[in-house]
Order: sequence, then C-alpha cells, then structure tokens
Amino acid sequence: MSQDKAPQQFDAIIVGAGFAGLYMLHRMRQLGLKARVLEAGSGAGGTWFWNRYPGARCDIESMQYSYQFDDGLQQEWEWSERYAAQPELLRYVAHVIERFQLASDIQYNTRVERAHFDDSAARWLVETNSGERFSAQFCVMATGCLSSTNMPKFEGMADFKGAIYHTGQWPQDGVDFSALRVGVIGTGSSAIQSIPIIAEQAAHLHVFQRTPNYSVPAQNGPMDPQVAREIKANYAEYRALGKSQLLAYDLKMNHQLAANATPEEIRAECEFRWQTGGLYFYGAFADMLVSQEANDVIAQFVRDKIRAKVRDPKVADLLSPTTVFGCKRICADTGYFETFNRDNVTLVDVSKTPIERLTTAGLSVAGKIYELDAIVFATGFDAMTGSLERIDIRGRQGLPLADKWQAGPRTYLGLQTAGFPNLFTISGPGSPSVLTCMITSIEQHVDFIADAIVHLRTHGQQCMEPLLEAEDAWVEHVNEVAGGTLLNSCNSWYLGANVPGKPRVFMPYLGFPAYVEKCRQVAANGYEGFKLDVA
Ligand code: NA7
Repeated sequence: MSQDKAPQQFDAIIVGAGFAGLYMLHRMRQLGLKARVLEAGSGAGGTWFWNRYPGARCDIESMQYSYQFDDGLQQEWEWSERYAAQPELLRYVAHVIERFQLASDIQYNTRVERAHFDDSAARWLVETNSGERFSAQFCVMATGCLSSTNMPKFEGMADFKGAIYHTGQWPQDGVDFSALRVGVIGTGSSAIQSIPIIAEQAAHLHVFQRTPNYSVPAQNGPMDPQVAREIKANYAEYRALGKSQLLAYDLKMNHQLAANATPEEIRAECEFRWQTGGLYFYGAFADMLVSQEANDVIAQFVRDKIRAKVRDPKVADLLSPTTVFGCKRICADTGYFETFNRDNVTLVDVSKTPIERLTTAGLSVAGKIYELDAIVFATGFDAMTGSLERIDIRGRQGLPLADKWQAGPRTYLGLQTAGFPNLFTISGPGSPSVLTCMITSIEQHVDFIADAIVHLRTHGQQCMEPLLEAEDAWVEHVNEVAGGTLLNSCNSWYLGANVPGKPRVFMPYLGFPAYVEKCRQVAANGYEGFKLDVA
C-alpha cells in the first residue's frame, strides 16, 4: 500500500451502503463506535442501486422484505405494492438514511480496492480507488451477494456498433428501446422481469436462451390496505412466524409430504401456490426439494401452466424447464411467458449452439447473424464471493483471501474466515443469505457482529477469528445439508456453476432457524469456535 498519507482512524470500516451496511452503521453508532461506510456507487441501496433494469422488483413481499429492527419504521412506512419495485426500494433506503441520520458517515463514489490486515498493529488498512487510506480495528464487508456482475467474454464485444448493457449495471437515466432491435441474453430472474417491458418498447426482441427457467406469476398488485393493517397490528408475531421458517419469511408452509398426498391434493396445493404467487411455491410440500418424485409432479404442474400460456407449441417446449423445480431460485414474473406470443418477440435456443461471437451488426449463433441495435446481458452475477474476491483482501501474514478460497469459500457461519481477524462478512458464503429473506438474514448477522464486538470490548480483547477446525466442520455441515436436497442438481449460481472456472461449491446454508439457533449457542458459549485474543 502507498504510504504517503496517514490513514484516517476508525473503529470500523463498513464496505457497502446496501441494507447490510446501513444497519451495521446504525448498530455501530449505537455502540458508540466511530464507523465509516465506503460505497462504490453514487448512492445507497446496494443491489437495488445497481439493478435498475426495467421491471426490477423484489420477489419477496414488501411486508416481509423490510427492516424489522425498529417498530416505528415498520409501522409508519407504507408500501404501495405487494412486491416493491426497485424505485420504491430506493425511496425506502433514502427514508431509512434520513430517519436514522446515517448520511454523515457514508462516503459515496468510493470503491474499496484493498483491505490488508496489519499483523503488528492488529488493524485493517483499507485503501480506496482515490488512494484514500483508512485504519480500523474492524472491517465489515457488507458487499452483497448479487453485486458483482457476470459478464461473459464473447469474442467481438468491441466490434459491436450498438449499445451493450448489463441488467446489474443499468444506466441511472434508464434506456429507451423504442424502435430498436434488441437482444436479451439470459433467461434468469432479471431477464424474466425485464423482457415483458423491453418487448413492449422494442421494434423486435430476440431472447437468447441457454436454459429455460421456472417462473410463477408474482401476482403483484397494489398493497391491500386491509392486509397491511392486519400485519402491522401484529407485526412482531408476523416477523416471528417468518423467522421460524426455513427461508426466514412466511411461505405459508404446507408441512404435508407430496409422497403422502393424492394427485387431487397435489393439484389443489399447486394451484393455490400458483394463485398466491412466486416464491410461495417453496412452501408447497415438505419433500419438494428432497424427493425427486415429489419434485417431478410439481414441476409437471408448472410446465403444464407454461404450455397453457404459450401459443406456439415449439416455443412452449423450449420455454419448459426439465431441471429440478426450485433448484435454481424460482422466478416471479408478470406476463413473462405471454410475451412470447407477441409478433415482435423471437426465442433463440442457444443450448446446443452457443452464442459464437458479437459482430459489428449483432450477434452470431450457429453461423446466423442476428442484427441488433442493443444487447442486454441478463447474465447474472459472480454471486456471493465475487464482490469479496474483487477486492484485494489479505489476512494474517499477507495471505490473500482469493488464495485461501481458491477451491471455494471457507467460512465459519458465513461470518468470518480463519486467518482474517476482525474481518466480518454480512450474508457471506456459508450463511443462509440468498436462500432467505435477505433483510432478515442481514439483521441477524449485524446483531451477531454487534454483540460480538461488545463481548470483545467487555472482555478487554481485540481480535476475533474462527478456529480452523470450527471452520472446517462448518463448511462440511453446509455441504452435508445441501447434499441432502436436490439443490446440488443444477447449474445454479448457488453453486457458482454460472461462472466459467468458478469452483463448484454450494455456498448458502439451507435452514434459517437452525442457523440462528447455532449462532445463539455459539455466542452463549463464549463465542465457541472463535479465537478471541488480545492481539
Ligand atoms: P441468473 O439467474 O444467474 O441468470 C443468468 C442467465 O444468463 C441464465 O439464464 C444463464 O443461463 C444466462 N447466461 C449466462 N451466461 C451465458 C452465456 N454465456 N450464454 C448464454 N446465456 C448465458 O441471473 P439473474 O440476474 O437473472 O438473477 C440473479 C438473481 O437475482 C435471481 O436468482 C434472483 O434472486 C434475483 P444458464 O442458466 O446459466 O444456462
């Protein structure tokens, strides 16, 4: 690191001003710590700041996908729709910043490039793209799970004369596709949300699909004031109900096994899920993600629904996934499959003949050039580890995090990794994170970190890091839990399978209640599995 300027001194540096970084800042301040949030974007919101593509919307209902740490906040804030769209989420973020007066400790347009642990001082030295340097006892990576874009490197990218966009780095001023020939690469959640809107604007839309995805109508609509009133009247209980469930939100869980249900019961339950919308399908049957037979029946129900929506049977076939239902995160859409009935939309199958290259005029598949004015890469993220590994993070004796994680991420509880004292990851690999309602998981992590810091301070200790054996055992446990399900069976971003060359490791931990209980026990036993040191 350059040594010309003395680093600014803080108790904690928090990287990222998304939901995690904002709440972490709030808690640090409550503890009387001097903290600074460093944020690469020109505004707060994290994932929701960057993902401004048309149709970007949360797939968990707003009454659940929101902070619960402050009752005044959750009582007073009014959501306008069942599922918040990206602009409303940013308005909510702005309100939180205002309400808790967080702005003065957030530094925007500041990308953290390096974070090195100084063994002798037992402090983190953090350096930004502008060469600013910070020294802090604690470094909290609130860098998000879906903030590092996955941009395939096709030949000829520089030759293409039209515009190139990535859904995860959408221009702040928006994009007008009117009268343009547009290509969308990918059919994940971002594509599924944006395609219906782009199709309405574009002269023609080509969708380049490698793998079809299951999608269930979100059944979005204006927030029903009666529903909001009822939830708010008993918000604490509603939140507790959410936290008692596998994915940390109320899934209207049906605990019945599909294996024990009659075909009529299965059909009725699936129809109820379809009408309720989107991710509620995860609550359909207790064996949906563990029994292939159960999954097959449910998947067939969804495929039949797709076929009923799409007029051209060949297109319907191409749009019908054959993978395990729910293995990749189920998408929640508004009019996605119907969009392929439009005359100005063409589905191009690139599963057997991949995209070859970009040309000056467009994109070439199987020797055919598709002429385009704009290409939208809806190709997802280097999820969970990408944003951490893109920072030069070094622990004890200069060990680079990227080296330690060469064969896949290794953490204890997704919170810390051995050899990197006082470096915390919020919703890190090995924590429930992306398999849950993220804000709920974030709050649990932030509270754990805040409590751990209090523990350190009251015991006159300076450093906290996992014991290697605790970390190894946790990594094994995370794998074991995923291995007992069907979640390993497809090329999902949970496994890193969407990024060429990324080690195939199931990264999130399935089971929020079990995880929370484990964290509770760990803390109650004096931070069992962690090494707490004077330096
Ligand atoms: P996803 O779900 O990772 O989807 C990315 C899509 O891009 C997916 O259909 C990929 O096909 C496709 N893709 C990626 N690389 C290529 C190449 N080289 N050629 C063709 N197609 C490609 O990302 P999203 O942004 O949609 O959603 C991420 C999460 O955000 C989502 O799960 C929600 O939680 C919100 P593949 O399936 O790999 O064959």
